[in-house]
Amino acid sequence: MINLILFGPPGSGKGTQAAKLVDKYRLVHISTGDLFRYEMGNDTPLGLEAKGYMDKGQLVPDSVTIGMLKNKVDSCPDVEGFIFDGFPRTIPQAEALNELLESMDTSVSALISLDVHDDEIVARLLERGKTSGRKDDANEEVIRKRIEVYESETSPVYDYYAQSGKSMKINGIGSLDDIFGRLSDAIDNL
Ligand code: B4P
Repeated sequence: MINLILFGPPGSGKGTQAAKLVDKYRLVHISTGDLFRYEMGNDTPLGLEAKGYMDKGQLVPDSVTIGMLKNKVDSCPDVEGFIFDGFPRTIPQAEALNELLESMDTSVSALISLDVHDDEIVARLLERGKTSGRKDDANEEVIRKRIEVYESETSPVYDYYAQSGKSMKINGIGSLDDIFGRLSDAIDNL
């Protein structure tokens, strides 16, 4: 199995590139952000809980996120691998993912981080906010909060996987095809 973690700050293009990568590598794409938005759209108890955090640019608690991720992975038997997009975002999430994959006799193949500077992130998300209806894209203060949360809670996950030589950085600035080419080269070299 190939199990990739697509990593990077909010708006770095994880979701955009994951959609292209699943076609090429036939992996199952799991986006915790999309799963939460689906639950929110259906007004489920999980969605209502997540909404309170997401709208403010905060992370949804690990206890909720890890359970949801496990359920999703369990619902996909006999696959060639996964692209985890937006998960793990904390060290406890990374530890839970390792345990889960170990129980399936597999492991994380690589963490690939899309490197994008803050001003570009803010510009991209404000642009998306004009049409997405996402409250977390609607104002700069919330976007800056998301970047701050990324720096403090999520970026240590890069170092966590770097300890076993699995983390790598890709330039996330450029055309969608250029970035896709860089990602494909990195995956083909694994
Ligand atoms: P996510 O849904 O994961 O989304 P994201 O970080 O906003 O975006 P992504 O990097 O996927 O960017 P995209 O491709 O869409 O998270 C949202 C929230 O959910 C979090 O803040 C948190 O509250 C919660 N959550 C999710 N997972 C969690 C977890 N594990 N634990 C706790 N909480 C969790 O690209 C963004 C925009 O840029 C798009 O408009 C795109 O068109 C544009 N773009 C992409 N590539 C571009 C390029 N090369 N040039 C120009 N524009 C580009």
